[in-house]
Amino acid sequence: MATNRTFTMLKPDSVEKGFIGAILEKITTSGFRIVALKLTQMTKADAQAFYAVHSERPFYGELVEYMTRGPIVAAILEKDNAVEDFRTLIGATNPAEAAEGTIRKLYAASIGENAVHGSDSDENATIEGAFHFSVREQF
Ligand code: IDP
Ligand code: MG
Repeated sequence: MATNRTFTMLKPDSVEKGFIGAILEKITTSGFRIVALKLTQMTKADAQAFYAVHSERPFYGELVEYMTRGPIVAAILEKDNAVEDFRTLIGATNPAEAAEGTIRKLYAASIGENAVHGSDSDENATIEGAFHFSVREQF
């Protein structure tokens, strides 16, 4: 069943560089409503589980180190066609290939440290949102 929600994280590099406000502004002015929001830090076990699909990839260890090195901003966002529209807004995984004006083009440093996460399907948006937020934290 299609949903109108997606899940995002402003990754540790975005928080370290002071980009929280600018990225949230970009998200909300692009038509997404924030329905859950928190500053939090993932444990190693959290990041390993969240990115389990990538466990066989050569960058998995590096990805887990990066995603756990400092706080992130986790959020659930609502908009018609949320998953697809948010992937368009963030741009390609590699910021060098991201379209002009996308969040990764504006704020990401590299394919590894690429500023933001966006769910890739409605099913994963639900799983990932529930990973970070209780029902009481979703509005
Ligand atoms: P996505 O975030 O655009 O969906 P995925 O392929 O799902 O991209 O990869 C998850 C995350 O793993 C990326 O956002 C990035 O942080 C990291 N990553 C992906 N490919 C590479 C790579 O080739 N080298 C280092 N890190 C990578
Ligand atoms: Mg992905």
